[in-house]
Amino acid sequence: MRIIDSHTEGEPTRVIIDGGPDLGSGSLQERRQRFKEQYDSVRSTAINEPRGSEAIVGALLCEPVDPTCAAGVIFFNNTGYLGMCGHGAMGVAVTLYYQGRIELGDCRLETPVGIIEVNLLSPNKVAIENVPSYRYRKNVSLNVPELGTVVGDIAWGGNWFFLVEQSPFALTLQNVKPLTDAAQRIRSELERQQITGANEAEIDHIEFFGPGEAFDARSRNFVYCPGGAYDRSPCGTGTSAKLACLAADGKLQPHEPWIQESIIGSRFIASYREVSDQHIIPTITGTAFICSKGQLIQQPDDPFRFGITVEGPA
Ligand code: PYC
Repeated sequence: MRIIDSHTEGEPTRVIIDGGPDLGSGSLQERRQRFKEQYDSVRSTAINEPRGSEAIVGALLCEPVDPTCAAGVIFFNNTGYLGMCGHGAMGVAVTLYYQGRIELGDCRLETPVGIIEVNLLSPNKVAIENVPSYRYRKNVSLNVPELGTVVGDIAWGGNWFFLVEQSPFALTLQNVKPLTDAAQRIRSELERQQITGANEAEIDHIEFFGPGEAFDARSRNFVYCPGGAYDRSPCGTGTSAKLACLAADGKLQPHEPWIQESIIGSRFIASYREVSDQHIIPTITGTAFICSKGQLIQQPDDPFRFGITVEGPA
C-alpha cells in the first residue's frame, strides 16, 4: 500500500494512494460498509501502531458516483469509520494537488455523508464548504460521574458532536489527560442514557470550548475523537457543528468570520451561509502540508502485520 501523509493544522491525514482495497460499486455509504465488513484489517494496518498512531485519520480514495467530483473518499481512524472529516478533506486536497491530480481552484469530493466543495486557494491553503450542518438539541443536561452536571448541545457537522461551552479544565496541552478523561466520561454517560443524534446515531465526538488565546480567536477548543485521540486541529466537522449552534442562537451572522483555535494553538477560519430552516453550510479554511510519503509493508510472519489491535496479534 502506498501512502502520502500530510498534516492539517497539526492533525495528520494518511491518504492511501495505491494498493487499497477495491470496494466495487455502489454509494459511498455502501462502500464504507463493505470496507468495514470485508477489509477492516486494511484500516488497522494503515492507522494502528506500529505503522501509524491513534491521531492519524486515514482516507481511501475511490471512484465517485457523481462524475462532477474529483474523487470519492472514505475516512477512517484507529477504531472505525467517519462520516466526514474536515481536516482530512483539506489533507486529501493538498495530496491530490501534490500528485498533479487536481489544479488550484474549485473541485468537489464525495463522502458517505454528502458532497463537499473544495477551493484550493494555494498549494497549502484550502477552503472547504461542508455538508449542511445543524443543531439537533440545545442544553442537554447530564450528571456525569466525577464531573457533576455538564450541559451541552448536540449538533451535526458531518459527524455527531456533544458541545460543552464551559470546558471542565483549562484548554492547555498540559491538560490533555484530564480533558480526555472528562470527554470519555461524558461519552459513556451519553451512551448509558441512550442520548443520541438524529435517527439514533451515536454521538462519538465531544467538544469543549473556552476563550481563544490569540487576540483575534473567537474561541479555543478541545475535540475528543471516537478512538480516544484528541484532534490537534480545531476539527472541521466540529467547527461546523459549533457554527450551527452559534447560528441557531443568533450569536454569529451569515458570512461573519469565526476564528476557531485548537488545543495546540492552530486555527481554522470559518463562516457560514444559511440554507434552510436551521441548516447552515459552513466554510472552513485551513492549511495543510505534505510531510511524508511511503509504502506500508506487511511481512507474512509479522504477528502485527495488521497493526496492534485489541484482538491481539494475528
Ligand atoms: O476535522 O472533521 C475533522 C475531524 C474529525 C476527526 C478528526 N478531525
